[in-house]
Amino acid sequence: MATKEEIVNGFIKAIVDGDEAASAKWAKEGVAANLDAYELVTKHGGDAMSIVNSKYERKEFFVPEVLCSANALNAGVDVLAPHMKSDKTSEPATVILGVVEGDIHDIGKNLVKIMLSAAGFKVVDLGKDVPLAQFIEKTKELKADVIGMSALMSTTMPSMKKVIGMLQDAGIRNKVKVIVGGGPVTKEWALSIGADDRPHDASAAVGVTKDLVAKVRAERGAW
Ligand code: B12
Repeated sequence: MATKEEIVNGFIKAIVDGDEAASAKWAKEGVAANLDAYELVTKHGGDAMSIVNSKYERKEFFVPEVLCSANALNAGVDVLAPHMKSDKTSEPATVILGVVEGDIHDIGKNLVKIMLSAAGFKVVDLGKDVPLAQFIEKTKELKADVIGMSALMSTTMPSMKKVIGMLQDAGIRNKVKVIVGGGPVTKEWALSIGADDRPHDASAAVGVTKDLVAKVRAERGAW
């Protein structure tokens, strides 16, 4: 059987090479060797995407290569997702997730979905490039407890602030908690736009969401 080092290096190389089959193969090896599935995706998959990003910045890679790498990471995520452990919540609650309008980077959002679903939350995934009004419509329709928004670009981050403003205008800001995330989103910025929190990664989103659900239910009562 391959060593942990071989598996991690093989997984990283497969992603950088944009090789979906190899990524899935190393992910399976990781499962067989009992490696932590979440760590393999977020830490080592994240390392691989940092290498891809450096190559993109040095103009060794262009968008098609980056896309192949993203697809290779996703092929590994498909294998590893069922093995990611998440603390179960006793409180079934509805979380709406989406990548804001203009932004199609959805790998991080998909990881958040995997972790929250594994924890027992009902996750309604609006997908990527989500028109802002949809966050408000779905929140009302589903009487959601938490909205999670993702943005990976400085140009799309301001949409998160707009959604929070739209919740205020609709008179429902106090009925739902808002978490935000994505590479450029800092905690300071999140709090400055009126979001409730910015969990630093998909795993941290579980505990934060649990706490916010308890809080919003105590403050708001029934919808
Ligand atoms: C992969 C990638 C792509 C892929 C996306 C494929 C896909 N299905 O997602 C493709 C090729 C499509 C792409 C396109 C573009 N990209 Co791009 N891309 C990347 C890259 C290399 C990796 C992103 C990634 O997946 N990271 C891995 C995941 C796991 O990390 P993550 O998303 O940050 O998520 C973690 C946390 O942030 C958090 N999280 C994320 N969302 C949420 C949400 C909530 C609620 C919570 C709690 C937590 C949370 O949890 C996750 C797990 O821990 C980044 C560089 C980088 N280092 O980020 C550039 C990057 C984001 N892209 C960039 C750019 C400029 C573009 C393009 C404009 C390029 C072009 N010229 O066309 C287009 C834009 C397309 C669009 N309209 O959105 C820039 C953005 C610059 C900026 N700051 O504004 C970056 C930073 C590259 C760069 N250095 O210039 N890209």
